[in-house]
Formats: sequence, C-alpha cells, structure tokens
Amino acid sequence: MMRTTVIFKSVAITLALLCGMAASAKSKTNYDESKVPNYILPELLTCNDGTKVTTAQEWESRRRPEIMEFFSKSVYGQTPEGELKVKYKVVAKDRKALGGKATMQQVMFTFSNGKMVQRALALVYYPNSRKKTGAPVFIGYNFKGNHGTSNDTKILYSPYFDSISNRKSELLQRGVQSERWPMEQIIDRGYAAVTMCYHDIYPDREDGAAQSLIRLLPTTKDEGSRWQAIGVWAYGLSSIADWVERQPWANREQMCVIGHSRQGKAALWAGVQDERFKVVISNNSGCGGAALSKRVFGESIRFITKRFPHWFCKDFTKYSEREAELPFDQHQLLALVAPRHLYVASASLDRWADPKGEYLSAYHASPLYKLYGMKGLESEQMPKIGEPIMNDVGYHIREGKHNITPYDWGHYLDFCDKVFGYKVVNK
Ligand code: GTR
Repeated sequence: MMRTTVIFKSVAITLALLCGMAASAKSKTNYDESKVPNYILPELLTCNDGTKVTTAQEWESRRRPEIMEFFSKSVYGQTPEGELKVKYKVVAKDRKALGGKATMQQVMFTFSNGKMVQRALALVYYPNSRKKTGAPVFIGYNFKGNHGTSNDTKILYSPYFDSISNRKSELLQRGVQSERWPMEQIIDRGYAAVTMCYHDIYPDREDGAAQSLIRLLPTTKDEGSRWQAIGVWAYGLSSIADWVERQPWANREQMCVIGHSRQGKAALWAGVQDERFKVVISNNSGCGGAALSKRVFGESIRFITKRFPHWFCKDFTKYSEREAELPFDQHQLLALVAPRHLYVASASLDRWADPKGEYLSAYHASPLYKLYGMKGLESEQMPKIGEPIMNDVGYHIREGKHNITPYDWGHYLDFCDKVFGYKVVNK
C-alpha cells in the first residue's frame, strides 16, 4: 500500500514537474523573429459574411461596426451609455506661466451620479500667442500625478496622490517625469496641453475599481464584456475633451489624444470611440495597443491579462495563448481611427512592446486610408531610426528605451502642424 502511494506520489511529482516545465517553456517570452508563428491577419475590408467592402460608405455602415463590436465586447469592454454630471472648478491660474508665454490653469473635475462623486485634477497650459484664434490641444494622462510633470511648486498634487500621501511618499516626488510632458516645447510650438493623472480616473491596481469612476456608471449585464481600467481611462479622456471643447482658448476642431504605453492603449481606444479627436497618437503602446497580437513577440495576451487583470474585459483572456484564434487583430483597431489621423511610435530597445508589430499594424491599417483617398504607410519595411514617416499615418522609431521623450514630442508636433496646416514655428 505504502509502496503504491510512493510510486503514485513520484509519478505525480514527475508529471507536475513535466507540466510545469511545459508551462514555463510555453510562457517564455518570444524575442526571436524566426519563432514568430505563421499568422494570417484577419481581413480589414471583408465583412464577417464574406462581402467585400469597396467604398468608405460601406466601411462605415457595415464593416466598421463589426470591428467595433469585437473590440468593445471582447477586448476593452463596453462603454456604458449615459452621462455623468461634471462640475469644473478652476482652482489655480497663472496668466504668466513659462516666462509669460503661457497661461496655466488647474481645474478640478467633480464627476457625480447623484449618489457618489469622484474628483480628478486637470493641469492645463495654453499659449498666450494663440488666445484669439484658439490653439490645437494635446489631451493625455500622466503616470505620477500632475506634480510629477513639473518642478513648479504651484502645481498641486493630484487627488489620488493626496489620498495615499502617508503611505508612499516617494510617489509624491515633484517633477519625476517632467520630460514626458515638455510643456515649454509644446507651448513654443503654439500648442496647448491638458494632462491628468490616470489614477484619478481609475487607480491602476487590481482592486482599483472601488476608487474609480466605474462606481458612478451603470455596468453591462454580461460580465465577460464589462469594461475595466482601459475602458474607463478612455472615457476619462473624452471627459477632458468635453471640457476642452468649450474653452475659448482651444480650437475644438484640433484636439489630439496622446498616450504612452498603457496610456497609449487607452488613447487608442478613446480615439477610436470619440471622433472629436482629430489626431490619435500611440507612443510605445505595445500589446493590447498598437502591436499585432498574432505575432506573439514580446508581451503576450497571457502575460498582460495575468499581470494586469483589471485592464481589459474578462473575455479577452479567452485568447491567452490562443492568439491564432483571434478573429480580429490590432491593425483593425488602428483602422477605426480613419479618416482621422493616426501616429504610431516605437523605441528601438522596447522589445517588450514589439516595435515591428507596432509598425506592421499601422502598415496593415493603411488600406483603409487608401479607401478614403489618403496616404498611410506604404512599405512593409520599417523605416530606419531617425527617419520618421509623415503621411496621413505617421510613424517613427526612436533610438532607446521604453519612454516618451522630447524627441518623440518633436515628431508629434511636426505631424500635427502638417495635419492642421500650421507653418512650423519656433522649431
Ligand atoms: C508594462 C506592461 C505593458 C506597458 C507598460 C507601461 O509592465 O506590460 O503593457 O503598458 O507596462 O505601461 O509602461
């Protein structure tokens, strides 16, 4: 009896070890181009029933809704209908910011559904030079609080950081990510910028929902397609646009949404859903953002849904280690931006985000731009570092690590100047 147990146990241990080895081999991140599976990308211009799309009108009425449905039911989750009441309060203003070139404002957003409220603080800079004509505006989140974007002590702590200040004082560091929001560079080029800490909208933690805007909005019955953090962050970006478009200093026809990395994923999803964003910019957004999932290079669906279970809707996990079964891929998400302008950027050392997958995704979205008589990316070959492409779809790859830098911003500013027809100023 004992012997049998031992044999049984050792078989079980061997089996467990083998399974463990298989699982870890399976889950090993692929950084080898020769190991990219032979994937077939889902068709952009063929409807689910096989009908081919040949006109922009057919795309808008038939194919676009099919792709939209997939991303909202199986990737990011459904954005609920219904609007929240929002009160805006200017809590600080400096008409002579950045040496007099800009006006700085800090605006408290108080979202309410009549029962609960959520506060989020926007940091705004607009150029005094374009006060009369209205400036084009970048809208995007920051990671470390508004105070993390600048050394200026007039900039208040974002509400989320106020709430945790006793616990993690290192998060209260001022200016830690100032190079990610180079306000002076943006202002010198005649642009406005509005940023907010993404934790104010949905704290980026597994249990963040309880402190997020999600509490205030109705949820969909189907649990699998219920929205989570990326969906809510996207909603927050549109809420910022609701305020910006009413500001006299803003050109409401020139709102651009921008995001780095996880915020790039949210910026894409916001840009797809909200047509007021005329330029949509994804900086190093990687898996679940611009990069093609079917290449399974760098970060995978398995990793991202395990490590960040609060980002995508639950149904997205169905494709964990089953990328080949995805009926859609991220090039179709990018195509949903057309005919508005799209810019995708990568960094050479950012293999986790799969630069080639980000490029190819924008390339494979380009037939849609052609359908609209516009010019997307024309070559399957990635451009070299330092050779940005500025067609109706823009792309560049920067030397270096996962980040958003003044170099990246320089290209975004050039692209937007081209899209909006501005003469390049103060470059
Ligand atoms: C990583 C994550 C990526 C990306 C990145 C970031 O840990 O795996 O998908 O979003 O974080 O946001 O910097």
